[in-house]
Amino acid sequence: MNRGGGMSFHCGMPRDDTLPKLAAGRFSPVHRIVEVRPLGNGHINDTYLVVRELEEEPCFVLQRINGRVFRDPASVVRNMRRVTDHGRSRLKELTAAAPGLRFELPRMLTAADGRDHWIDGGGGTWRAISFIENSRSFDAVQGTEHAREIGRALGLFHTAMSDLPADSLMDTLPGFHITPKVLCHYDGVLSKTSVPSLPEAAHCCRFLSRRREWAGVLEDARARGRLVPRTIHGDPKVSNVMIDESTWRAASLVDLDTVKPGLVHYDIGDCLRSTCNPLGGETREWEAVRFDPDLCRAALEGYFEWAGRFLTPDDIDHLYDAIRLIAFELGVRFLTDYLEGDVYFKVAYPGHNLARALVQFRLVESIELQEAVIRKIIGEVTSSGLARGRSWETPHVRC
Ligand code: GN1
Ligand code: MG
Repeated sequence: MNRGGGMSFHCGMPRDDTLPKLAAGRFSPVHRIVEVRPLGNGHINDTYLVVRELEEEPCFVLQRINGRVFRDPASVVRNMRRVTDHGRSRLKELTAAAPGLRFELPRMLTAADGRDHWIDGGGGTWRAISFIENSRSFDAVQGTEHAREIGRALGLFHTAMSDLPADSLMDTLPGFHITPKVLCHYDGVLSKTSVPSLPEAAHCCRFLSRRREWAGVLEDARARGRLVPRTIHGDPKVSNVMIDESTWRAASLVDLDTVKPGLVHYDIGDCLRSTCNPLGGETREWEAVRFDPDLCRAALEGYFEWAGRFLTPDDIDHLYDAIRLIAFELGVRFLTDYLEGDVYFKVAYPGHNLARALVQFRLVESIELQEAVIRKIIGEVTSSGLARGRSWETPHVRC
């Protein structure tokens, strides 16, 4: 995976907001910009909400792509254009068949010169997308109906992408979610660094070592042809699902900078490691972290309302491993970044990446302890006919 060298990224907006304002103006040259403010808690890119003096669609989302992580930002933008154009039209067809369902992908905004991105004087790449009106997101799951909506959002996204060939997208992050490569990077870092003498750091390194033989499980299945790459989201965590503020149903899946060819298992594992952890990935109470099977059932039920239409029995056979693996992999990524000196993920305090690794590894432990229960849930959800779609008149999220 591409990593930056030596420099740390930190939370929050640059003190000087001149550049974001300038960039906002490139995507909205006519209407007066009232405000540009930081949006969300992304670990990689800088994201802003732009408010304009305009009756309709006053807000849009502006983002500077982190060029140390995404080495070819123009390809990121091209992928986003492909996915949003294809997804928006497919979702119109899919939602037309489900009365009352609102689910859309954001629309890309073009810059004043007609291009999908703008490059600032320092070489930073900016892009803008529409804001999903009357919706909000949450940093952590709020309950089972919220979990169901998150699963449904991913199921709808995968279904909409199921006829967009994976090779029509660029691989903008080579090695992303290829766990054996993530481990290689960890080994490289470890060979140049000594592990700080903290019991938590030693615990994480031991935890990792005991599971490394199994870490090729998805890539091995891909090499044997049992799993095939498709178009994936790359980061379908809780906070990337926008919830409609009046119906409390999923209205969109945002944060499309990681869309790329990959296994849907990465997405399903990523979605569940985030959705089934009620304390959220940023908690400092890592010892209290637990994978909640009821949330898992609800999220999978939501997912399979749609996604059952294209998944194969081989895909289903690898779901448990995916759930366990992506939490493990994210733990390895955080641990590596901690050892490397916080060069990849933004951090708010010293040891932040170690705290994040502890959370993910705790989640892995909880998943392992509940393996039989989780496999049973997967079996029940995938064989219960939910795959054929349910009524849209079910009660919904209490957020
Ligand atoms: C990063 O930037 P953000 O927060 O949307 C990361 C994801 C992780 C996530 C953990 C490109 O996403 O893979 O799951 O942090 N994105 C990249 O919260 O590495
Ligand atoms: Mg992301």
